[in-house]
Amino acid sequence: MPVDFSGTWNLVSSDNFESYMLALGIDFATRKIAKMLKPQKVIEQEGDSFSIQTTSTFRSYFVQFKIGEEFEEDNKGLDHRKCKSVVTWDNDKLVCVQTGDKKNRGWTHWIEGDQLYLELRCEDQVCKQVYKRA
Ligand code: ECB
Repeated sequence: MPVDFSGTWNLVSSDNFESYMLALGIDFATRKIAKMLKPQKVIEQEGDSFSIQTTSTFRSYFVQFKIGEEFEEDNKGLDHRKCKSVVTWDNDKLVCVQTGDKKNRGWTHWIEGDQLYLELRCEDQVCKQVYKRA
């Protein structure tokens, strides 16, 4: 059985998020609020089609994509920088490359046990988050 990311996931830990936000140029006041949040992700996966809704009490963000198909991302409510994104499989990991003004931008998702992992990358910073099934 291939991996299925579908479900509702709650943040349990976030490492280096502040430095990741700094690399994205997020202002001080926004960073102070954002680092207190406990976002929830709702992922829908049907074959190679995905939607990922990340919600919090402050901002929310929605993205949908098909594996291997480049799409334009607006990062609305985040850093607002447009980028060209593409998500591919690396074995059972979902790897997104976000090409734009920021070097080395992207993320990787994978599942281990009942936990969802997310690595967010921007320039020389890596934020590691862990989510548990709701
Ligand atoms: C949307 C909840 C977090 C809101 C944080 C608010 C302000 C901070 C502004 C910018 C920081 C950059 C990113 C925020 C971190 C997470 C949002 C979505 C990260 C992401 O790209 O998730 C992917 C993979 O699950 C799908 O969009």
